[in-house]
Amino acid sequence: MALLPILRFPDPRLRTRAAPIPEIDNGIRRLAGDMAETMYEAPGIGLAATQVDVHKRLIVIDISETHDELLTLINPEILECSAEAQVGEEGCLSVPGIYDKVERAERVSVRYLDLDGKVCLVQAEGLLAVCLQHEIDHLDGKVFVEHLSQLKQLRIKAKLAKQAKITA
Ligand code: K1U
Ligand code: ZN
Repeated sequence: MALLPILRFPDPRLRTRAAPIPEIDNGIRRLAGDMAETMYEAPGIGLAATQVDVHKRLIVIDISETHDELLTLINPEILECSAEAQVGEEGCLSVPGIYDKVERAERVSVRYLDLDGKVCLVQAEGLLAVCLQHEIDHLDGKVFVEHLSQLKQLRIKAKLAKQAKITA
């Protein structure tokens, strides 16, 4: 297993739309394991392959406090979104230190393949639903700050540029 470097907003590679995975081979299994290790170490509750500069449709999620409810989703697709919305505070490992409120669907149904290639369905609400929408956005090249106003996005970019200068 290996820890993978995470791209930071506004890196243009975060805007890449990820391609479907046609076959689940050992390379995909290794990537999924490395992504899980990277997510737990960060720490975070989700990670999309896009964030580690691999443009394939693969995400890992574990919202448990005990780190024993890992979900690995290959080619996830949102089948249904509830009309009811929720507004929750989001963070992102690609936008360190920035948290803000985003409106999302309260419930989603997501179809995906697991690591054995089995078709699975997850019906999620609350934080899991938020996390699924956030990670699938990454696969579509969208970072959560793009749900915020232009002014907020400019302020976030300025703050991150300042942080990068300090740590350089
Ligand atoms: O996609 C990512 O960058 C991961 C992100 C997922 C996420 C968080 C909150 C709402 C929606 C999606 C994170 O994990 S940010 C870190 C975080 O939220 C967290 C870290 C440790 C413990 C609990 C939460
Ligand atoms: Zn994120």
